[in-house]
Amino acid sequence: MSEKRPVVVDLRFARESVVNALRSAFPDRPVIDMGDPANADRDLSDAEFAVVWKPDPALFRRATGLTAIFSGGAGVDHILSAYELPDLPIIRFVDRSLTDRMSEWVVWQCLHHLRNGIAYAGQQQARVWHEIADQPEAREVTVGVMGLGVLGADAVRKLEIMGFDVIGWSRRAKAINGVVTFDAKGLDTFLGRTDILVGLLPLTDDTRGIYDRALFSRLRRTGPLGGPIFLNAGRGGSQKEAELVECLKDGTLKAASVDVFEREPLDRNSSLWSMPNVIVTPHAAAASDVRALFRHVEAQIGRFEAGKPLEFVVDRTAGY
Ligand code: NDP
Ligand code: OXD
Repeated sequence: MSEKRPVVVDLRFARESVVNALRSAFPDRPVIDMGDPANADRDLSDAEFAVVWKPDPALFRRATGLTAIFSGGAGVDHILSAYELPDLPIIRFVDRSLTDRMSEWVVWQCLHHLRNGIAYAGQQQARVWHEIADQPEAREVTVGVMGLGVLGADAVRKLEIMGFDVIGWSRRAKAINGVVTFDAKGLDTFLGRTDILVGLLPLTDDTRGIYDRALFSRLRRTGPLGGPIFLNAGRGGSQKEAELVECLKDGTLKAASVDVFEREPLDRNSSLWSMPNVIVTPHAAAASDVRALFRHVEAQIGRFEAGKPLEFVVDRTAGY
């Protein structure tokens, strides 16, 4: 019998992936898998750590002996905004594969808009052979990344490799080699230089609804793409969706790629599905790999037990 106290796992991920990943995770520690109906009424008071993604709200009332809470994703708004939480460290998921996936999505979408992907897809449907004239180069296009954390910083680097002119904005000043960055006070200047705006912000009280008509109207209108383009892969709660739709209709925005929505799944009646200048992906920019998640949790528990500080701990005051 292990002397270690259990990890309780409550992840609303694909069931099979959790079950498979749990087979090899936490070899020296009991696991309580809340997806297993046999654990529905189990006493959770002995659990020491929780790994959660949108967990059952009762979990934190039942698991009264927790030492730390691990988020199943990089974002923590799913926990912070939805539950009365015990005063414990909350640890974000930070992982190379998740970061790579997000940068792939950002670079993919920026290239798609740069290279007239929407127009060419339409032409292919109509069997039209027509080369669109005046193809700008990446270096002529300024991509402005909002949020220069783990994901934003990696995306900036990879966009630069593709040749884009990249600038960034974050709450506090940042120094990133070769990239012009702006802090909270520099928002106006940042927006006025941006042709493609990339949203990689966490959802907090300060960022809720930040992407609205007023913000879109401040983007550069004279750039080589013929109008500003908006990408959001942070959180849908940061965009005012009705205003986004209106701005896409009246030309304030030329186009958008949206991975996250105010309500998910996106309502079948949302105009975003069928707008010709919009690309929708279903919160799929950077899925958490559950095996990598458990490796990260195991590593952090190891640090904790060795008396080392936990990494990637959420600042509960800032909300991310
Ligand atoms: P980090 O915490 O590492 O970075 C957050 C960045 O946002 C920081 O640069 C921070 O500024 C900045 N920021 C926060 N609040 C503000 C504000 N009010 N004004 C200006 N800048 C602000 O997060 P990650 O990069 O790891 O992840 C970002 C978000 O991406 C997650 O919170 C999650 O919501 C989303 N996400 C989406 C996924 C998807 O599949 N669509 C997958 C994974 C994550 P500072 O540097 O000054 O602290
Ligand atoms: C995350 C996400 O926060 O997938 O990791 O949205």
